[in-house]
Amino acid sequence: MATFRLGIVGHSAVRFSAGGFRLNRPQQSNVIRLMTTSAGKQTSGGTLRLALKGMAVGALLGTGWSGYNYFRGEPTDHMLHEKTEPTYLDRLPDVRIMRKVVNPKDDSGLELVLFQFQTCPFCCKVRSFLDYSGLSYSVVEVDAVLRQDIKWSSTKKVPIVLAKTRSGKYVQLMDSSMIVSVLASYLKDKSQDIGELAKYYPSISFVNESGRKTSDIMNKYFLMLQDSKQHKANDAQDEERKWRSWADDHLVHLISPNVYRTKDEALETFEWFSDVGEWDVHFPKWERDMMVYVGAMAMWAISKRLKKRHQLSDDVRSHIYDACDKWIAAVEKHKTPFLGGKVPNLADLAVFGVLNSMEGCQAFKDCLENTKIGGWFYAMRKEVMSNRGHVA
Ligand SMILES: N[C@@H](CCC(=O)N[C@@H](CS)C(=O)NCC(=O)O)C(=O)O
Repeated sequence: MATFRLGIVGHSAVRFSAGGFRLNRPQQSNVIRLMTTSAGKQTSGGTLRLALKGMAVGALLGTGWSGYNYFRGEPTDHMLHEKTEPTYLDRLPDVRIMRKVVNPKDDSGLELVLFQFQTCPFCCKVRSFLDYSGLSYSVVEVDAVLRQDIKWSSTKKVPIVLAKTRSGKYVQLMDSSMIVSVLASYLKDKSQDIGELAKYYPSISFVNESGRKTSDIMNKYFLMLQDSKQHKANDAQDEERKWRSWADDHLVHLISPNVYRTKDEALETFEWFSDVGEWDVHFPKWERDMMVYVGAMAMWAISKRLKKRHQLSDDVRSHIYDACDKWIAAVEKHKTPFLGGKVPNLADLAVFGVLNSMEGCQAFKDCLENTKIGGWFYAMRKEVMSNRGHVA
């Protein structure tokens, strides 16, 4: 039986089959929480290799311990943690590069290809980071239905970044927060090989509370820094991690129920996706129309289930307004334009990226009218866009 997976905006994928559609469970927020609180707080010292190994081992031990506590009382044979290191490709897969963002000032030495859906919040998060960091990169817009351009990959999710390593191979970076942490670590010390850095972010499998085997990257909110001078003060680091994780575990789950709240809003949202993703340029008309109409109706239906899963009331707007208020209150506490101070940090970029994914939707317009998010959001947009290269 043919099964098509329609991955649209992050929080879920829709699977069409003769039996109807069903949701892929998103990552389990509990588990993410235990990971982010457990990963090591080691600082650097000694050689790079030793420092990085120390951090990775610390993160694994910390996570193992938290995992033990988390699963205590559950059958212990479910606690097996399998570690998967990143995949390396000898050459770039044969894919259609749809555009390049070229920044002549980029002296990072990086060669990056981003596989994405234009309006997926996780992809928007990665792009915000790449653009703010002034990096050049190529973009492959993945067909959300057939996903031919990521057939070469073991993951069916985007974003994926392929980064050229010193050996000439390409390392596959998966998971938006891991991608940001690997690249941010590299940018702080460009003497490191991106291929080696990626090894410190292995994916660990575990069985979640529903008994389903899943995996996650333990230390994805941690930067691997050799020089202890590069570490921010502990409080600032903790706060940055806390809000990065909040963007992934909480904020992102508010997007679908809001942007697909009614059939009309769902359709309007998908028309906007089509415009910004240039679906009419990249895909045949039948495929674009299918993505818009089928996608909108499916996501409208699914968003109701997501609302239940994330225990949101029918007044879904109130939840996103609360989230915007909470974020702005955290920023305002600093009495600076951004959570990071005068310049954005990775949490600013993460929250901006997630909100940016719904910029063309009624839900975002309502947030602008009913919360104070606008001032910060447009200041962020200016920062990101002014560092961004040009589209070639
Ligand atoms: N934790 C991942 C989540 C990525 C994710 O869920 N991506 C969505 C698109 S926005 C996807 O590809 N879904 C398809 C699927 O789950 O099959 C990340 O941060 O990158």
